Amino acid sequence: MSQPVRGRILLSLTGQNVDHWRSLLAKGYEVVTERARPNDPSINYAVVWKHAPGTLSGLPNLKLVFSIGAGVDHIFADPDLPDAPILRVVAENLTTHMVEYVVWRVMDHHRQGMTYRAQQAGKIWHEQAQPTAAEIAVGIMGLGQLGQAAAKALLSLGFRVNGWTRRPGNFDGVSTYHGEQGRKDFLAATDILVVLLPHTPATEGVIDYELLRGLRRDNALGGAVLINAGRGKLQKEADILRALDDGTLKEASLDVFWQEPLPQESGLWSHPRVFVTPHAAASSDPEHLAPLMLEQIGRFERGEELENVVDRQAGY
Ligand code: NDP
Ligand code: OXD
Repeated sequence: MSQPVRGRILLSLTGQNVDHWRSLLAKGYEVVTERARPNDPSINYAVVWKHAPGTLSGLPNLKLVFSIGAGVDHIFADPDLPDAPILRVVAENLTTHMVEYVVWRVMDHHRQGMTYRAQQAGKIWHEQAQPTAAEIAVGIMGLGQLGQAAAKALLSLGFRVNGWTRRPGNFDGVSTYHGEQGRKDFLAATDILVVLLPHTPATEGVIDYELLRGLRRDNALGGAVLINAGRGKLQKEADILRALDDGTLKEASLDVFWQEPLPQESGLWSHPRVFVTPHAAASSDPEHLAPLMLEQIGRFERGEELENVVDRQAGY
């Protein structure tokens, strides 16, 4: 027996499997991909990823807007947003994927994967000096849901961990720094920089040459390393290339880029000390995320407090 329709969800997803999302969300809700008319009163909820600006405006009964990702910069890119609460993804499945990515990239740089891959290509048998994790400090910019989980995993491997946040915070085993004041000290104590910040007006372009110059280069790894899995618009890519070429930076792993897909002509593709992945660190899995969205809709309909609501003022 089919369930009675309780409301209508507008699905506006770019580059995603819309039919799969539709089938997962259509549990008591009618899911549409377009409004019936400009001020369609039947739409109650919206589930979006990189929607076209204006898609959400003028809907008189829109109650909640869901991002299918942890980041919401794609929503704030729309200058014509309604007042409805915006909810983002916080999910164990996504967090696990990000922790795996961070541990993978930190361990690969730590165990000198780039050097050994180059040696293998040249059939060179030469053992490199290997520091232990305890000799290396990993600094995480952004100690939110993902940054905290990554910090925990790195601590369990024996790394020293620093964290940088907007507001002061305390996290077990992590040396914390915050704000502009704390950033310099944070960088000076960091050998491997992991970026897990959201893209907001305050963080755009934060990874520039000056920031990279602030990292500790005289370290057991023989240089500073950058890993960015936050957002591409946090980084100035020409500055990263400059820093790699003049020795400011030893190596980089980049999952996100200013323009995605990364343009063919980008020097990052072929740089021997850059590891590129196609925004694949922690993809949103509809099977895990759709039930969480339906749960929040249920909370809303029962008048309960919503979870994972975005702070519009802060932009994340
Ligand atoms: P959270 O909102 O939980 O955490 C954000 C963290 O960034 C907080 O610690 C926050 O500080 C800090 N922060 C924000 N603005 C500033 C600032 N101006 N100065 C210093 N610190 C700042 O986000 P998540 O951990 O869930 O996700 C982080 C980002 O990861 C997402 O926004 C998204 O862009 C990216 N992401 C990338 C994926 C990928 O596949 N590459 C997958 C999923 C997410 P405070 O603690 O003080 O609030
Ligand atoms: C996200 C992402 O924000 O996949 O979740 O980038």
